[in-house]
Amino acid sequence: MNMRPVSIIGVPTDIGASAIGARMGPEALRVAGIVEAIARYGCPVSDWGNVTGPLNPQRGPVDGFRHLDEVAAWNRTLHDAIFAELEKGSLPLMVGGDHCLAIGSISAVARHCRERGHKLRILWLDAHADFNTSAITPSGNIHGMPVACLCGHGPAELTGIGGRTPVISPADIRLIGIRSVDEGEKRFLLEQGVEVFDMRYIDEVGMRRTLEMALDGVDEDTHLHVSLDVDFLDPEIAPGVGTTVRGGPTYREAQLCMEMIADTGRLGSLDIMELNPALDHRNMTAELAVDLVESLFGKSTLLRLYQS
Ligand code: HAR
Ligand code: MN
Ligand code: MN
Ligand code: MN
Repeated sequence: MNMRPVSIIGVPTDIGASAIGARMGPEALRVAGIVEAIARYGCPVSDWGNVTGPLNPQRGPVDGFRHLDEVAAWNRTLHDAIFAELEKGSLPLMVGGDHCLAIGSISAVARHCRERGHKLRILWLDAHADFNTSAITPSGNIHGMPVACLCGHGPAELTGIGGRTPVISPADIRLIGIRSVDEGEKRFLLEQGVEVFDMRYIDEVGMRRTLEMALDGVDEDTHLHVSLDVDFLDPEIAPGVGTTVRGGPTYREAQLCMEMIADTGRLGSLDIMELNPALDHRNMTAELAVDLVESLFGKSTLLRLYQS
């Protein structure tokens, strides 16, 4: 179980998305009790409030990107905030905000791992692969591009944050829950050899085997980063996101996923992204996200007394 102090950093922007509203995600997660949920399992937790950045000008794409300068500004700020938390020995929990912000958080995590000699494993829990580039994106929305940017495919403003390009190698990341991939994106994923556990795979082998595979090789030297896009979850249980896709993990499948991550004891940093309270019903998606966070921080271990 994690005993590192958790530092919550809110990132109130939807700068990388089409639908606006994810800017309210950090407050909805606080209202749903994210701080108390982590504290409940004995983990020290501080809420450092929100970082700030440029407003969303809601412009159209330019050369295949919407809001590139603003996205870069937010991510630079985030990189610095999250890197500082890691250096203090804390476990940073970024609450978004749209998923383009994982460029900043993971750039900081990768730099920390590089400097400290940790191995890095990223679990990207999402309905989407987020592996587009300006050449193949159907939308220009940068929240569809963070995995590609982190692997070095993107503009220098986004691929070089944290001092090295590429930030990660495809071998560092596992995509889980995927069920919406654009045509060009599909080809590019295959070409780059990204490991994808899509919903078909989860249907066939189950969440347990999927997580065993995705966590294979994680050891005591590994820093495990979890990037949870809330649209990973089935929209029946998680309607509060801008880009819902039918056929996602059920409540129990999602819980098992979090429980198996908690069991590794290697969780080093976490993103909770894409929550859009304007599209939610009575904050149910925020409450579900908080419920899953409880499992990540040890809720289930209390129920496992029957296991020797
Ligand atoms: N693939 C689509 C695009 O690039 C939509 C992906 C973005 N949606 C997300 N990211 N929520 O996971 O435009
Ligand atoms: Mn460390
Ligand atoms: Mn998504
Ligand atoms: Mn995403």
